[in-house]
Amino acid sequence: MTDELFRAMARSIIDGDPDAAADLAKKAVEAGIDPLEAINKGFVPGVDYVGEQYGKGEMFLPDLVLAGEAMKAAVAVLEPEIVRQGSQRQTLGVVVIGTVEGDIHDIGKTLVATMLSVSGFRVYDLGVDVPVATFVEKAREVSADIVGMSALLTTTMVRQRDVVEALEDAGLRSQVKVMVGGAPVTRAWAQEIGADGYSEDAIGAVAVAKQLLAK
Ligand code: B1M
Repeated sequence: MTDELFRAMARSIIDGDPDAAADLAKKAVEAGIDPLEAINKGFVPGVDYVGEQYGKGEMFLPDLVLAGEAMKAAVAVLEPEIVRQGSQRQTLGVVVIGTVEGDIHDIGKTLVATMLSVSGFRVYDLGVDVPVATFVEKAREVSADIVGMSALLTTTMVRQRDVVEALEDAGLRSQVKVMVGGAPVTRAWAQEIGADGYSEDAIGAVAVAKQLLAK
């Protein structure tokens, strides 16, 4: 039954059908399925499939756009549920997060921001296409403990390095930890640019953020 639901979720993304995706997300909530599991086991396989087919030239930009819209419709239903289930209220630290300049992918970044927020971090989400200087200014303004950057394109992940350097130039680097993520980002890349932490998913991002502030 759950497997069937997960398969239908993936299909709704592949078909680019936001109404079906939202309905299936509601069904998952009603059935008491963990909303993150619904995202990771249901909807993400669909988005991965569309990404793969797009990469092979077998699906096209409109398919990518529709898949993104369907994914957002599902996350819009599941996110309040994630927030509702997170009851911790103590502040573990202050996080400034955004998707780097030139990059408008926001689904994964928003999930990471939500998970950090429900886990007890105070999160300032700067959105997408965030200029290097904006990360630095916001980090200074709110005395951030962590600056988190998401990048989904090989062409934009280099902006993560620019932010690390700009934090250094602004004299803030010793006060803030830097965490990076996004589909093309790897642990090796994080090390190469001098980031302090990397995670491949939203749950891992919470663990990494906690570890960074425990050090
Ligand atoms: Co685009 N896109 N896209 N896209 N898109 C990818 C990324 C791509 C891999 C598809 C492909 O070719 N196979 C490819 C990038 C290739 C590359 O650079 N190597 C690509 C491309 C080429 C493009 C365009 C250039 C297409 C074009 O216009 N010709 C264009 C770029 C626009 C721009 O940004 N300037 C583009 C546009 C779009 C849409 C707008 C249509 C749409 C985004 C909608 C939106 O976000 N509102 C879209 C989509 C949907 C995708 C795919 C299919 C799915 C992305 C997604 O939402 N994944 C994607 C293929 C793929 O990744 N499988 C693809 C689900 C999400 C939950 O995962 O974002 O990876 P993800 O986040 C994860 C982890 O990465 C991690 O945790 C998250 C949750 O588990 N994580 C972090 C993310 N950030 C983190 C930060 C952290 C820690 C962990 O710490 C701070």
